[in-house]
Amino acid sequence: MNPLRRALLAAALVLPAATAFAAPLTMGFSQVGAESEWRTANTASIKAAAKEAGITLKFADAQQKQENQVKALRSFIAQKVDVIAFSPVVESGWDTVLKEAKAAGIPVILTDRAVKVSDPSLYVTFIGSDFVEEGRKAAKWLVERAAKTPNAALNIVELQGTVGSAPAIDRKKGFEEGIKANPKLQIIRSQSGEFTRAKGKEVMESFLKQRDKKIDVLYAHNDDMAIGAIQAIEEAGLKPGVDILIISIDGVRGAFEAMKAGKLNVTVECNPLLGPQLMQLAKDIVAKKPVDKRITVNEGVFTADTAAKELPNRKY
Ligand code: GYE
Repeated sequence: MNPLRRALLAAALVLPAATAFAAPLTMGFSQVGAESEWRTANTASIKAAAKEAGITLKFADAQQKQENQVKALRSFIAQKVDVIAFSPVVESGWDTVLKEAKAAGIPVILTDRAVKVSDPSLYVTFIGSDFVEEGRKAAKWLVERAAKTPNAALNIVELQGTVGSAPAIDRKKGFEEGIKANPKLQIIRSQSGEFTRAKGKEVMESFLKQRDKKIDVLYAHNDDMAIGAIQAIEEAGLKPGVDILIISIDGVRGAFEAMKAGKLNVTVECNPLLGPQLMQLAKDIVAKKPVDKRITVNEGVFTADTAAKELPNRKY
């Protein structure tokens, strides 16, 4: 065998073995909690994608508490993970811990929710939905619907997400911006239902008890709160989706079932299946490849009249 051929053969034998034995990349991931169907699907996507990508995942559930997330991030830093990813429960208060990660040379990826920091170099990239746009889409549906009864004033109640969280702040902002087009659309009450079914139901019950004004529309920042509120509306002897129009966000299976039953009018899609993109990003960042600072997700709007047809295609 000529020397060149021998050298090539040797390289072919050695190279794959060297790659196979390279230490797997380790990611520390701090999740918000398990507050909604969206979140459960998001966690499942991240865990499955890490396995698929051969990434060792250290997963911590913060139970909707920022202090738990800060603790988890500090423990990932102490363990010297290759990359940290997290979905910040609220927007503010991250500067100190993110500076610690930066000082340790560990890149940080924000997933799903954004942060407000003094220095944008404290994270490498943010992958997630455009929540303001989701709020605008929700408003657009209502403005179009209201145009069918031009002179009727519609009283809206709003169930906000977790106080101080990016989706609660932005979905409120986008919706308010969108309904300005029609002065007959007024938000008469607005309170947090913490993104959960139980709290959504409880707050809706209290809205319904205040009998000073008729409620025509419910805008819920996620499907779970809308589903909780649907129960409250039924228990109050009213027909959800008919007596009170209901708009929500996420597009989870439960929302499609509610739409199929005629109890929810519309859901704006927010895709939780971020796992595969997140793992690819982690690999690129560790390999020092350039990545975009902001990565958005493409999403649609689904109404009750197409729910039955769409339900079998839903992946979460
Ligand atoms: O809409 C809600 C969840 O941050 C986009 O958090 C996420 C939101 C989602 O609890 O259901």
